[in-house]
Amino acid sequence: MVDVVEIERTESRNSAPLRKNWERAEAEALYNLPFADLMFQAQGIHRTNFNPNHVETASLLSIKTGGCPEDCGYCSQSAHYDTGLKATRLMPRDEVVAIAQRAKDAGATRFCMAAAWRSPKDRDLDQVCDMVSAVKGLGMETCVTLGMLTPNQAERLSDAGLDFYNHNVDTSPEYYDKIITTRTLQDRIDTLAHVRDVGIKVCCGGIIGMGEQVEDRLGMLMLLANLPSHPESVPINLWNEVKGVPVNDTAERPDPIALVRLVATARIMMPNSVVRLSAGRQYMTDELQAMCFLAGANSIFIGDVLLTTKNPQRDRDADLLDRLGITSRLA
Ligand code: SAM
Ligand code: DTB
Ligand code: SF4
Repeated sequence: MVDVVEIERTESRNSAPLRKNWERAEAEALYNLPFADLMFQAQGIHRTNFNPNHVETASLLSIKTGGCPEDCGYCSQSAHYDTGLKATRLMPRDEVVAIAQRAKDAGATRFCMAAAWRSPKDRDLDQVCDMVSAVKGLGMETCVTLGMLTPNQAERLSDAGLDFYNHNVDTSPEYYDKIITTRTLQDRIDTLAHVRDVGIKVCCGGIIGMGEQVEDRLGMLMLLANLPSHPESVPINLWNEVKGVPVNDTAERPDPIALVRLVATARIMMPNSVVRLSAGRQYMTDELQAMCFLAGANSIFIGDVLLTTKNPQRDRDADLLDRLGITSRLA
């Protein structure tokens, strides 16, 4: 009784080969087009590849919170900073499955389980594999994000039936060292390759609003669009404020129009990828979210909390999608 709804793609899905050789000048030229021209191009590509009136609804759960040995400068869960967050142990499987069922009842089609690890221990991975199989049994798409993986760990997750692995590049290659020092961008790219090699779909994106420049945001899109295969899902997170982390010293909320331009550019550069308007929707007006959907965003996280920070209430999301005539499982 699997009733997973894959995001609606159009019949006329463009079968042109996907470009993986984007040059900086091309990305900049797209991003800087007159707004109407950029939106027209992004919307055309969106319509060719997807039902423009549908968004995917995913739900997140932190199955192991806090105490993380990594030093990601934006994150509430890093043990390097005093963020006031209480660390927890790995949640029992049955509790996870009960929460997944509630998320499904509330309209989520994908369930993403996140753990604050540098990389999973083999014993922990056994338990996560068990959770993946059980959540899949509810008829939901599954996603996990557990940090770095070895090829063997990726294989085990694949055997458990995992659909997606989330592992973000987070920012541009140039800005990366200002945000994270405990693992390299190459470490992340290696994990993405292990995931890809065993046939798990890739969810990979990053964060804006950490003090990076527009060039860094475009550098991040180029990094994603020039991977050996485009990620099937591209989450674009707006930094959700967290007290006590270094990013507070540089953070700047992006101009809303700059966010829309970035979403449109992502849509054009990765035409077949689902672009998720991820963290930071709590700061966005309805109008801004509507513009992002027009620009090609076609996935959101639903539920009042993401992992440790806030997300819009389900009723607000349902009302917004309804007013826009956008279909989803929230209706
Ligand atoms: N520990 C795992 C890892 O980093 O691979 C998985 C969990 S981690 C929370 C997943 C992603 O969430 C990060 O890579 C980052 O892009 C995003 N993220 C974390 N904290 C955030 C925040 N405060 N605002 C926006 N995005 C955030
Ligand atoms: C992603 O790119 N965004 C999600 C998911 N992948 C795991 C996480 C957002 C976390 C926001 C900060 C928090 O709630 O702690
Ligand atoms: Fe740990 Fe992931 Fe947070 Fe980095 S983003 S500190 S790896 S939980």
